[in-house]
Amino acid sequence: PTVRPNLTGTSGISLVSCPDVPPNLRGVLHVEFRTNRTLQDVRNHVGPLLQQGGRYRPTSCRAKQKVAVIVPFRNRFEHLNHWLYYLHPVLMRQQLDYSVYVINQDGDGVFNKAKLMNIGFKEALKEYDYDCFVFSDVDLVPLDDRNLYRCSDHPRHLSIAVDKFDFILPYATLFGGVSALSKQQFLKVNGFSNAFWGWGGEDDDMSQRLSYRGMVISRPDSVTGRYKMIKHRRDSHNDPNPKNVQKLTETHLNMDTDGINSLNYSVREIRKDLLYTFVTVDVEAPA
Ligand code: UD2
Ligand code: MN
Repeated sequence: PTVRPNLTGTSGISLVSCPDVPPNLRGVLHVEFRTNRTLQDVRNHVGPLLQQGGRYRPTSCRAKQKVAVIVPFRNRFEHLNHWLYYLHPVLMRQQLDYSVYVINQDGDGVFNKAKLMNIGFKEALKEYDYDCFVFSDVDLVPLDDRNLYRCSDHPRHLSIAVDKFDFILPYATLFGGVSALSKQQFLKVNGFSNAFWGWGGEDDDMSQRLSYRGMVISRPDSVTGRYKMIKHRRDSHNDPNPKNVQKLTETHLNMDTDGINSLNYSVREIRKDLLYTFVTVDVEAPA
């Protein structure tokens, strides 16, 4: 049986814990981005098992972790459709208790990916008692569902082998792409810096924060950790920012005062789609 009567909890029934290794994983996945997928196509494909807000939890066992999947976003709807199409079935097979939060930067000011991720952390916790936060680029799809979107004893970098980098980790401290931090790990480093405007550096700053707090990065092996990135050009209002390079020399000076404890923003709208929670925010971009 999968349901045990009346052990703990208030509902009268309590589920047994899901197994350590999810039983229905497929391993290597076939992923391709050539077709046009509308949001409605994706809803038809993965919607039936979801609740509003891109929410799911296994019904036959109790998920090991409560995971908020956070996607920093602006104007990449085509990518988002592919991402949702591939990720939802994977996350379901991984037996996670999860929701997807798309954190959408309002307006056309300079993009700030790290700030959007901090906002995702904060907004998600207003809804549910998540214990794990997975941060993902909207253009990265895993090529193997054994790459679990869960947290572990160490901060985890999931996208070790991306096709764009010929499936090789470009440098050992890389933490960009897809990463997973427990609530405790995230708070221990005061979250991400809010000060990285434009492209580049925010992931390296997080990597340094982790190291300054004595944490090491864990990764899947380079076969399990393969990813495909949707091809794209650099977005407008997200140019590489030379100041971000300078900022990386100051991580240790700023990390206690610049982060989740100094985060300012306003929520413009929270919209629940079947496939995701879409949070539009003003990040107070410099004029
Ligand atoms: C790399 C990193 C990425 C990030 C970035 C530097 C990997 C695999 N990826 O990606 O994590 O650290 O360098 O900042 O190492 N976005 C929008 N709209 C925009 C701009 C960005 O939605 O107008 C979001 C989207 O989720 C995107 C992510 O920000 O995937 C990163 O931006 P990118 O894809 O332009 O950066 P890229 O591919 O160089
Ligand atoms: Mn990209």
